[in-house]
Amino acid sequence: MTHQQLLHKINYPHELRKLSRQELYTLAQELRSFILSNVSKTGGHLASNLGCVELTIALHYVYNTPDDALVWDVGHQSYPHKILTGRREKMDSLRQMGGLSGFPKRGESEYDTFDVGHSSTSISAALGMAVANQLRGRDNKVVAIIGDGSMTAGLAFEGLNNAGWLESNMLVILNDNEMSISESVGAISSYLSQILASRFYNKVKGTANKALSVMPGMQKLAHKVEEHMKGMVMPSTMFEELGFNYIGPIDGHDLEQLIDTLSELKNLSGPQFLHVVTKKGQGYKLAENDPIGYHGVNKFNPNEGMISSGKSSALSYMHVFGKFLCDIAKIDDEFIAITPAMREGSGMVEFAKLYPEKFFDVGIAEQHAITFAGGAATKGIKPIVAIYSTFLQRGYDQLIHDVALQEVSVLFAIDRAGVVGADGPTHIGAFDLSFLRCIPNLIIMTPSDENECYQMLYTGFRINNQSCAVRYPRGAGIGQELDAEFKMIPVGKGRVVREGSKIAIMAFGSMLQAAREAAEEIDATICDMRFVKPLDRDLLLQIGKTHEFIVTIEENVIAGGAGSACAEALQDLNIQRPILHLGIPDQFVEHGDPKQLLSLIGLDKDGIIRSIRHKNWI
Ligand SMILES: Cc1ncc(C[n+]2csc(CCOP(=O)(O)OP(=O)(O)O)c2C)c(N)n1
Repeated sequence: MTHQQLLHKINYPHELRKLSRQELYTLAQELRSFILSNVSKTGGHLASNLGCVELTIALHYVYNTPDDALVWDVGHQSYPHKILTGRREKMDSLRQMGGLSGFPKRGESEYDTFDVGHSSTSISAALGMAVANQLRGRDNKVVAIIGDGSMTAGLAFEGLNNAGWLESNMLVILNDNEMSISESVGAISSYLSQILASRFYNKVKGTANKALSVMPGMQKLAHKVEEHMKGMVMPSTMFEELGFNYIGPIDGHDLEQLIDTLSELKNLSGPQFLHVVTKKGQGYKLAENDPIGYHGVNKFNPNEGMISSGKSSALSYMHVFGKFLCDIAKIDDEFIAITPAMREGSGMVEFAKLYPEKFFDVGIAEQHAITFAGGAATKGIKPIVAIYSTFLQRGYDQLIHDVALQEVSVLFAIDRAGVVGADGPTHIGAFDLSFLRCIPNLIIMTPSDENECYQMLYTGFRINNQSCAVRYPRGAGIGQELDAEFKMIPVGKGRVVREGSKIAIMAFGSMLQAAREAAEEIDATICDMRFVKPLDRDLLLQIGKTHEFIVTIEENVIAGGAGSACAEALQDLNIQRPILHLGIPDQFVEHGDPKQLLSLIGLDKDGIIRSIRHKNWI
């Protein structure tokens, strides 16, 4: 058969269901090579998608999608699903502006049952669907597919707890590849490995069943013996104790076994749990051998693999954070650094290697990460929590209740603040300034370049009577070199960067550069505000008295953000000036190139000037 000939005939699952089992194997091969070739051109998640090709085919083969619902956890492994559900020809637009999302999206396809991007939501969402189906008298099936990494989150267990109790008809598939982005961590992960270690039993069982099926009458007896043996040989799994019928582990690349098992499970009532073992990167040796490197990729040549460009471009903010950690470890011993499963993305690989006793990957467990930090802080250790803005949303109550209210000192290094690009609305760090600035006992800093970030992290580290948040954007900075030495930044003080005439722009963090370019063109004063809290009221007073118009700009939603803080302060200071707030508008920002997205929402030089002109101030 020529190149992907079969795949090109399958546009929807009902066509897939007509294939013979032999053809399904060919389809799996073609699908895998299509994914590799496509992702090498668009960039995106690779290893997880290669790992669930057979599982996706089997699910669409056995279940009557879209009437039956597949609920993907995180959704970074949904490319095979997208390709088989009417979107193959659009895959070249993946993660690009106006193109397909990198995650399931209900607005994109009726086969996408739940918008996703954050992990560990699938069991709860699927249970909600199962209960709704039941209430409406529908017999449609619901399947949640969750990875072992995502299984480390509390939310997943909240879902299991409720599902086992409600006894609703649903299937949870644990897609176990023993990896999160980095290695899966924690006791649950070791527990799953223990289950895998007893696979011998199941292999024997599979072979025995096949043999017995040709001898009528023997199967029932064998089943009884098997049940007895199971009780003797294997203790029941935690999932059984929680009320699920546990099946597995089975080989997630064995299409035959997957289809047979799913076909049986489909007709069982009550909560079912299928443990499937897969390999991240399956079928592409380079990804199999380096699943961490191939978790998410930029464009590359699949024949050569990923090659580091070797270009020494500007240091990215995550690397500034990584360097800060290693540098602080040389002079201070009384701290720990915590990540909820984002060692690579947070720039902590080197630190973790050099200081393993200080490094804590707590799994995909943002809530726990923050409360854990709060606890450590009560005993005089300084916790540094590295967390993406979007994932900090998960730990909001913990931040208020377990850190701020305790009056302890934790440093939050908040990465990916602002527009993030290809990952889209599930990952945008648009809200942190708004939801942080209303919390007492918290200092909030917004660095405008790499060195400011480095020194603010140091400043936050040294402050001992309060918690501090330093929020910085994704990607490279402006190329500002780091000072050789740490220096404290005066808390609550901004700085005037340029003196202009009647308009003053109060810029926060990453927006300083664009604001600066605009200011040059319209002769505006520009201030690097540095702190959202405490706000530099003296500077605001001085600017308010000497300028006619005030503009605030931030890479955060306008609603309740740093600009609102300025307006509140000016009001309080009895300064009445027209104010223009620039920031992220009251809508979710779609996926695409970050520069283009910023331009689309008016957060570049031209956009700033356009907005000011619109006010008739120039
Ligand atoms: C709440 C949340 N925290 C962190 C992430 C970042 N993240 C994306 S995929 C992933 C690993 C998921 O591991 P697993 O579920 O085992 O899937 P695999 O990548 O191994 O296929 C992580 C940590 C996320 N999407 N959501």
